[in-house]
Amino acid sequence: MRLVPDPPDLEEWRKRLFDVNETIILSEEQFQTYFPHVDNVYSHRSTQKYKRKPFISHYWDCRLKGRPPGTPKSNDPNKRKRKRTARQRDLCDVKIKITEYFPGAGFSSDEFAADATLINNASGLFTNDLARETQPFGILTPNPALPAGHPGAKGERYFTVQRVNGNNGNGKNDGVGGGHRHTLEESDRVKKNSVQRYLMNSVKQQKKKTVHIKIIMSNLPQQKTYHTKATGLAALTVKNHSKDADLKLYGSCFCPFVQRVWVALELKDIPYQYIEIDPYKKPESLLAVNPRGLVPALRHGDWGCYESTVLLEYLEDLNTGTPLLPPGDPKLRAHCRLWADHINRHIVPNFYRVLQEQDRQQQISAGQELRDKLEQLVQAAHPQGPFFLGPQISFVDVQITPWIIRLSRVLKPYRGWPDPEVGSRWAAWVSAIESNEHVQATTSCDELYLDSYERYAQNRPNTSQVANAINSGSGLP
Ligand SMILES: N[C@@H](CCC(=O)N[C@@H](CS)C(=O)NCC(=O)O)C(=O)O
Repeated sequence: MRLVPDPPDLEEWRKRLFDVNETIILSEEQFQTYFPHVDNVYSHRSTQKYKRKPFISHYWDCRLKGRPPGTPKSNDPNKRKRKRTARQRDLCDVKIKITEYFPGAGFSSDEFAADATLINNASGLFTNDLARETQPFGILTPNPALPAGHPGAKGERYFTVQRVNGNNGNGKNDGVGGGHRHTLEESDRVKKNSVQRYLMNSVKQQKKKTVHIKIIMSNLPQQKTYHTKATGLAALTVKNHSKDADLKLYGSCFCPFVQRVWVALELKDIPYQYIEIDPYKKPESLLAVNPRGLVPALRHGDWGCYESTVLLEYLEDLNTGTPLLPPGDPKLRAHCRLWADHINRHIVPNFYRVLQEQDRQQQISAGQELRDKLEQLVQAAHPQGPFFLGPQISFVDVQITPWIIRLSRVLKPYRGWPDPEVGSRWAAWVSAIESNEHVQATTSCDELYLDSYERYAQNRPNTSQVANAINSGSGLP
């Protein structure tokens, strides 16, 4: 049966199939569509099959006829008892017969039609569906043709519904009234039809599912995501640099590449406007400056550029404020660039590897690699420091700063990254970076980093272009 909740002319069809005042002929589609809307009115009593006939009849009683309970009461005290109230018996006498005609039962192909018409005319029989049931089914006596427009005229399955009680229905003139002794509403009150039951069930299922999902969701620890607003001292700096300026830094509060440029701007005391951007949403203002859609991006008047290392060099070339590369010393400048390259090539990717790797053993080996690369950097630094070139913060320090900040705020909580060994050269460097006022001015509260990097630590799919590059083993964007 099909379950069509609201087919055309439903009320009219329900009334016809309730009253059954005359034989109703239905196509298979009509029967399957409309009968499930009245099957609550009737209850199936018996089926009659015929040996050599192309149809089958089903007898249904009005449900309000009532009948003795089918199963005797159980004495088992553990058996779940259905709540039911006995219905009064014999409230209605209506019986219907539904006859299902098999495909081809009344087929009227052209070659058949002529014969069939002859038979019809000759005998005067077979002019209605009742008569058709008495037609023996066999090769020698083909079934009569059905008139054009009849649901079975082209050989399709079709159905008839007839009332078989009462003077109008059973033809016995036995004084039994024809129609129901109650209204259709009363039948509906007693039982819902199949379509209604199906709809109610699916609503129930849906509710169950929703509740189930809600329970699952509420049991799941809330997933953290990246922040879109700086906190702590960084929030103050954002506020102080919110006014329009010729030089605009498009940045994101959690982004280490942005922090490089941000620290340099602060160090050099260059006037700038900070514009917070969600780089995963890639607004037009960002794409206009960086078609790759990554932060940091810098707009200077009507010119724009991106890539943190390139931007650091650009700020250097502006020759304003404190220089970060030693002026007039090409060899030392090259030395700084070489170690900045080491940071970009080895330290940054290994930081993400340790964080994204889910396998404990792989975490340990990536961690070892990161340690080695940091160690090489420390070896290349000024022996006393505390910074890379000595007492003053400079280019290489600015390049490594954001990852130093994130070793203790991200890699430590997520991967157990150890604090620097007390008294070591590394400890002195980390401490100098942490206490630098310009670094502090661009650093948010610890929670912002912890939350923002949970995506990396869980290696959630499509966390970022950087995360994808690490997972696929390709170079960082
Ligand atoms: N190589 C770039 C990397 C910049 C970068 O990956 N920024 C991240 C935020 S930390 C970004 O914009 N991600 C956006 C994305 O993955 O679609 C640089 O040094 O500036």
